[in-house]
Parts: sequence; C-alpha cells; structure tokens
Amino acid sequence: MVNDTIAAIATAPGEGGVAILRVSGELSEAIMRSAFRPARGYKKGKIESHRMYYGHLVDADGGKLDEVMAVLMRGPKSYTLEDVLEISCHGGRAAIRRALRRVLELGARGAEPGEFTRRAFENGRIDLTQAEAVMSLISAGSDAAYRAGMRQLEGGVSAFVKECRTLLLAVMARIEAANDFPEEIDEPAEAREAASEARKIAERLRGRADAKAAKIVREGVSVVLAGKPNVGKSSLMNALLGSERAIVTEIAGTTRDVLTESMTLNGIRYTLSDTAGRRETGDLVEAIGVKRAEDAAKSADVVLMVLDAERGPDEEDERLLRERDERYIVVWNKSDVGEAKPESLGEAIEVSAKTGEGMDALIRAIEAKGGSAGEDGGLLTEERHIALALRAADSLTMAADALDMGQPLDMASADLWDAIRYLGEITGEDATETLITEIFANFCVGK
Ligand SMILES: Nc1nc2c(ncn2[C@@H]2O[C@H](COP(=O)(O)OP(=O)(O)OP(=O)(O)O)[C@@H](O)[C@H]2O)c(=O)[nH]1
Ligand SMILES: [Mg+2]
Repeated sequence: MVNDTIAAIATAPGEGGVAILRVSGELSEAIMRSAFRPARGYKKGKIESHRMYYGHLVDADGGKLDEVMAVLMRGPKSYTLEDVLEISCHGGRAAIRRALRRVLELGARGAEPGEFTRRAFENGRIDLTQAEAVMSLISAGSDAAYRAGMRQLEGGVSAFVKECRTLLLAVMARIEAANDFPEEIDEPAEAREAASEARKIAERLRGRADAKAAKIVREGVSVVLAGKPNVGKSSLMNALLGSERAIVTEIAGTTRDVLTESMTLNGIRYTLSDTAGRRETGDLVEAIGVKRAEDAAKSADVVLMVLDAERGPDEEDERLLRERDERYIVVWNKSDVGEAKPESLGEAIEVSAKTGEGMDALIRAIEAKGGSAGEDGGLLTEERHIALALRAADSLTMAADALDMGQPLDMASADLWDAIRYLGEITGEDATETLITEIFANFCVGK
C-alpha cells in the first residue's frame, strides 16, 4: 500500500517558544530539500538520517520564512516507519501557519486526527493498545494516569492479553484434539481439565479489569462539598487547596455557582467542587445554585457533608443527613469555636478550616472513601479494554459451565472462540476498520 504524505503541527496550538511541524510519507525528503536551506549545506549533498540541521525555512523563491532546525528520519527507523521530517519553527501562530502552508504547497496533505499514530499501527510498529496509550499519555493529568499510560505504551497490556490468548489457544487445542480423536483421549477428563483452565483464565482477566480503579486512574475522584449556608464549605475548599480560591464571607448564601478545582494526593487527581449552601430561598439566582449543588452531590464520588460545630445540628442539617449514603463523609467544621459533635449523628470528622486542625484526618478520610487506584502492575485502565476483557471472561465461564455439565465439546468451543476474538479486539488483531477509525478519531491532529 502506498501512502500519501501527510503533514500537521504536532505541538499544542497557541504561542510557544518552539512549534514542531511534522511530515510523514515518501515526499518527506523532497519537501526538506525544497523548503529548508541548511546553513552549511549537506555533506556530499546527502541528508544524513536522524541528524538535526540548522538553517532556514524558505519559500519557492528562496526567501527566508523562519529560522528553524530540521531533521529527517528515514523509515523504518521513525515513528510511523515511513520517512518522517520534523521542522522546529518559532512558535508564533503566523510563523507556524506559514510553515505548514509551505509544506502543503510541496505536495503533502493535512493529516487527520491521530493519523501519524494510525500509520505506526497500520505499519505494524505498535498494536492498538499502544496507540491508545499515546492518547492517554497526552491527556494524563495525574501521576497515576501517566504511569498507566506509560505501562500500556511499553506493551504491558498487550503482553498480558497475548498471554491470556495463548493460554486459551492451548485449551482450544485440547478440546479439538479430544473431538478429533475420541478413541485415544478420555473425553470427560479432558473436558474437566479444559473447564478448570478456562475458569483460571477468566479469573485472571477479571482480576485485571477493575472498572472502579481504572476510572480513578483515568479521571480521578470527584469530591463535592455540601451542606447548609455559612457552615464553612468555601473555607474548607480553600483549606484543602491551600489557596484562597472561593469567596468566604459571614453572609449566608455567599456561594452561588459550583466552583471546581483539582488537587493531587499521592498521584491521584481529586476534583473538588464547592457548592451553594442548601436552603429554601426566594432568590432566583440562589435557587438555581441550590439546584446545581444538589445535582453535583448526586453525581460525586465522595460528598463532604459539612456541619457547623458552633451552632450544632438543626432540622435542616438532619434533613440533609437523611440523604446520606456510603459516599458521604460527615464533617463538623469550626471545631475551634464549637462544641464536640453529638454522638447520635454517627461517625464524623471534626475540623477547623480556620486553624487547620483535623485537616490531615479529613484528607485521609477522603482518600479512603475515594478508593485506590489498585495495584499498578498490569491493570487495564481503558474502558474499552475492560469491557472486552469482561466479555471474554464471561464467555470463558459459559464455556467452562458447558464443559462441566458434560455438554458436547464443540458447544464450549464456540464460547471459547468468542473469548479469543474479544481479546484480539483489545490488541487490534481482530478489530474492525470502523472500530479503528473510531479510536483514532478521538486523537488530536499532529499525533
Ligand atoms: N471560627 C471559625 N469560623 C469559620 C471556620 N470556617 C468558616 N468560618 C467562618 O464561617 C463563615 C462562613 O464561611 P464560608 O466558607 O463562606 O461558608 P459557606 O458554607 O461556604 O457558606 P455559603 O457559601 O453561604 O453556603 C465565614 O465568616 C468564615 O470565616 C472555622 O473553621 N472556624
Ligand atoms: Mg460558600
């Protein structure tokens, strides 16, 4: 298959010191020769692969467009396995647009989102999980997400899936042999053995497909501060963030809108949302804020129900406390001025947003409630991988059940083939064109 030559700006849009223009395809070298003039020429007229040249980007008449560095990476030693040209230009919007235009003039076409990575996948340098890892790494906002992305890029997920697939193929081979040579093989014993193998593989798959832990790695944990007006939600938000982000006043009803900020604890991202104090109100704006506060609490992973220790609980607090479920942490704020909380309300944490007392305990409670990202080793973190691994595990369980019930061997083998196909879809071996297009469409241009 002959690919055309594609080009895109690989760096983020906006102003920056340097921006990188990337080209991939067989015109790369010709484009470099026309659009770039090296300050000291090329030795014997040859462009050395993987060598940075200093010089100028020039237009068709040889006029200087920018002062740049250019490198040609001849395939297959390149990101896409094709000839790749990268030009580092000055990062202004106009400068980079001119550079791109020049390269397009010379026969390249603008790349689709993710097209460079798609070529790396289609040319066989990486599998689908590794291509997806490129995207995860680009969007990783926490250490946990970054580590998971790196592990996936290095082939950790592929290795695990391929290992399961190989084990499964061995089970298949067993069953086929028993089917083909019934006289020589003890069928029931063989079926029992195959069922137990299939169950073991299903367990391994389920063990690595923890959807909750994966969501924590990818998206982090959402924490909402809820409660009546004036109990100190905004003050607590500021104390947790370590900055005066939210407005605090002694007036009840200060916070109107939902205010969201993130922080990182032990490599995991927590998004904190301060909300309007919950009360009946005739004020239209405040009423909308209260509605938003209710919605935010409903969808949060963790809710900090804040109470005022100075005033003690009233009917309104008790009404709010009745909404409590396992996501809630009850927090008595203003412990510096307030009495201890009544035992009747159950487990609670006492803090003072003002003095910082109790904040460590609160942070530990948030971490415990939010859940952990699980063991780092080989965890599946993409939703797509988890869904397919679980489907494969279910097919395996069905196959094992059929085998244990003494059903004909070829009944089980249909389920086993399904499982093998699901696993192949994870790495891309059995993925359809539509699926692949869908995955790459979520990429950014230039990657
Ligand atoms: N003594 C003491 N006062 C506090 C503490 N936390 C908050 N306050 C005071 O309580 C008042 C209300 O604080 P906010 O943080 O604005 O309360 P809120 O819950 O966000 O209020 P709304 O936005 O109106 O819902 C302010 O005057 C704060 O200074 C605390 O730990 N100790
Ligand atoms: Mg507030």
